[in-house]
Amino acid sequence: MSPVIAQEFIIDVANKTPQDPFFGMGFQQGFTVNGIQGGLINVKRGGTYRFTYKGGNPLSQGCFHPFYLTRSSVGAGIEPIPMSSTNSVLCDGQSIDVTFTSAFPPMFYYGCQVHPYMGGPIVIAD
Ligand SMILES: [Cu+2]
Repeated sequence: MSPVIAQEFIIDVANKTPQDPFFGMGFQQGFTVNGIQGGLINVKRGGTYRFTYKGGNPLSQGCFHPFYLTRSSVGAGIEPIPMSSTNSVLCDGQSIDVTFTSAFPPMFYYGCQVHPYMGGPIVIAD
């Protein structure tokens, strides 16, 4: 899987295809990152990146698949990692700038707070 490298990550929801690393596991839909299903997000330690969450909802409202960061590949609310001092989840139409300080482990995941296996990995390069 080639990594997604960008300053802004647009997250949306789509029916999984075999491209998704969790195809056939958990919920039948998963997150896309800049159009890549379950994309591997690459960031640099200390860098600030914008996450914009569409939620698969054309009206950009609601929170059926709350987007969060987690130490668990499963997601589903397990082992959350705060995105900032004030925010730990994104609902449809929301954005946040996340700074990957030393508080973040070198590898973790993004996921849905409700459903299992909707997300993918994030790797921080030092
Ligand atoms: Cu969900």
